[in-house]
Amino acid sequence: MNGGEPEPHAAWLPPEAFRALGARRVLVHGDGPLVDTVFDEVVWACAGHGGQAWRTGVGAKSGDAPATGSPAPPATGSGPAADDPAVERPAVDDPVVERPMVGGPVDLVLALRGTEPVPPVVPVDATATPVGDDGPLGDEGFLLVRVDDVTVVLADAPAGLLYGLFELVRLGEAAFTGDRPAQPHRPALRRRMLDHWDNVAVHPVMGQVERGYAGGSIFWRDGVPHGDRDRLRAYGRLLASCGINAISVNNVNVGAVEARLLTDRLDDVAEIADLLRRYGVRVHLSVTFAAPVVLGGLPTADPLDDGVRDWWDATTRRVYARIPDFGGYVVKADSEGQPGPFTYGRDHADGANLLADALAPHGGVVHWRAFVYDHRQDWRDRTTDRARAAYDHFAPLDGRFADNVVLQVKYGPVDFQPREPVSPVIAAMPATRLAVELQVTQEYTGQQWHACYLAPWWSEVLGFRPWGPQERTVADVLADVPGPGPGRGGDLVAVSNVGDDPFWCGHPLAQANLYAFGRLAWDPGLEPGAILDEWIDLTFPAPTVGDPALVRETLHAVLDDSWRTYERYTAPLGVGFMVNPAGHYGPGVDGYEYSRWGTYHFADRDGVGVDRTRATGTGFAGQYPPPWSQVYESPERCPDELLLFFHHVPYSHVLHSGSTVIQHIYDTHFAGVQEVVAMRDRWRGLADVIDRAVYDRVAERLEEQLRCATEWRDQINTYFFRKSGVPDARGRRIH
Ligand code: GCW
Repeated sequence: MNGGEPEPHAAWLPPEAFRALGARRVLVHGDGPLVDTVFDEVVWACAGHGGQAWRTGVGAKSGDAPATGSPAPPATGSGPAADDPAVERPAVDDPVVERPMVGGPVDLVLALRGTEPVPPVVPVDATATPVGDDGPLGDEGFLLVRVDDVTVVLADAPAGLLYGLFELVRLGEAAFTGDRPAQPHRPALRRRMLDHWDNVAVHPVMGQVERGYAGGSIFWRDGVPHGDRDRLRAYGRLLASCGINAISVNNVNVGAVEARLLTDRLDDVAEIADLLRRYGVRVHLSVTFAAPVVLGGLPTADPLDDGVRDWWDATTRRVYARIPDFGGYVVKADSEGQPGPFTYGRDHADGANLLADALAPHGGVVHWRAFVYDHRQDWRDRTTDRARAAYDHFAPLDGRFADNVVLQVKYGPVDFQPREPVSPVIAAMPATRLAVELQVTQEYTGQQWHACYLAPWWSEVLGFRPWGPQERTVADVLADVPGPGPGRGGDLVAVSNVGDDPFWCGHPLAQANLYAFGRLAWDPGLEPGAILDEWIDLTFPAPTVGDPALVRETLHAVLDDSWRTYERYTAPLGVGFMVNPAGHYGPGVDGYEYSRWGTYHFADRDGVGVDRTRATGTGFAGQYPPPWSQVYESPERCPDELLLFFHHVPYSHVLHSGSTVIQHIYDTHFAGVQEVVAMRDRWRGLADVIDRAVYDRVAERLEEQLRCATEWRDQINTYFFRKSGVPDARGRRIH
């Protein structure tokens, strides 16, 4: 039961998505808790769709009792619940199982390779290493093959079977037809992590979830654990199914109550870890750098103080005694008021290494955020540039970070804007392990009221080549693909968009962003459109909707270009930050212009944009290696979409597109609103075709998106018309 909460939407794992798998005769072979999870999933799927499940290879025993007619799905209707007393684990727990190994026909085998003997039903050909394969499957990889009418998933470690299972779910019937040559699957990135900015106690300004747009937190409510264990279990399952394997459970702005999760509230963290572990998700914690003072009663948190080191060592030992597979710490230090090593005259390598040393004996990592800048800037001061800050702080420290420090860098140099250049820090730290941080929560991209599919944007970021067209991409750097530049590998991290809203994300279509994040972290080369197809097939299985082709076309029409549509009706040409400062939703063209936050557009009667050149501006363009340092330096070569990020230009400046800056502003803002009208109209075509609750929620949000986009258009166009005095060449209405 789920404590009286409304049933959450099944997201991309409705029971129907398991039909192909659940209609088969399935053998699961291997031991260990994650294999139990796989088996529970199979049993549940078979119970729903008429298949049969067997289990072998458990400990010294081997059993083959079929598990047909197994129990109904658990209360959430969205997957098995192992510790739910209603779910028996058939046969595997029987003390003695005398029956022979499964020898009869099966359609699917999920087997751990090291567990002998391999069941005879696995075709011999299926165990051969594929030609041209380049190495072991690792902790999370799997081999998928189909020969002699048997589909086989082989893995060397239990997590591989879990990911293999969800690959089969994605494939549906296609997993059980024809032959399939052996294909290894491995995640490109070792850690695929979601950060929750969830507060334990409700923050007076930021609420239960900082920048959360999906109700409250699924972890915490008003100072205590939320208590909906079914919801957390279902969450773990959603995460695993798209490949996410790590999570942090509290905000990087760590308040007084949240700080105590590290010590006397550790049990609350352990409870989450216990639930997510069965889906291969490790729990991390955001900690305050001042913890030795605020929790330990020490007079200092100086990273070079012996007492401070001892405190972190002892505290971390206690964490691991309670949560043996604890992932590590996430730290926002010396940033936006959070404490850090600067207080003691130390630098960020000193600070990060202090925590890294405490975590190292236990195999943990510290994610140390590079989001460090002066948030008390004087707007009159044109020499300070917030975009420069992360590089200026961190590039000189390259080589000084311990092995288990992961420097977590926002994808852009400023702050999660819908358009920014890729952060130059990524190319500047060859001797440092990096994580690139994305924002799934739509703080600056419509707050889950606007449909804005972000995978195309993330794909651009991950595919960016910091050293030029022949060299490695950002994703290659994180995946540790050999080549010049950084060679340490890294993580992909994102700020979660999930809350206790029945649709998980407020906007049902925002679920696609969460799904796409996990998939891109697993394989950054996946096409955003193909990921969307996967998500559509799983979320709206053909037998459950009136007109599957129409559903697919409509979702593509609404989502494919939605990020660019959002860009068109908001801040132009990469200038960023024209959001309303009160909450970052809707337009506020000058909202940040005379503020302390370092985010200005400098529009005057002649032109707009920030001069970040070496020649005449802040010099930020020089933080890139060539060719980008030269491309960005030049207003002629700079890509249109970043022009105002790097240059202050007259309104009459002609873009590569052939349009002037001012006409581009007018045209894109009129076009953006037209596109939202089209999105809304397309959606209406699904009124009687999909689940009514989903339809209504999206329809309601598209109306709001249209209202808000119109406001953006009119404020931006009016603002620039009044500043420049240049009329719209097409004579449209500007106020
Ligand atoms: O974009 C800003 C947000 C802050 C956030 C900060 C950060 C958690 O407005 O709410 O604080 O980024 O990334 O630390």
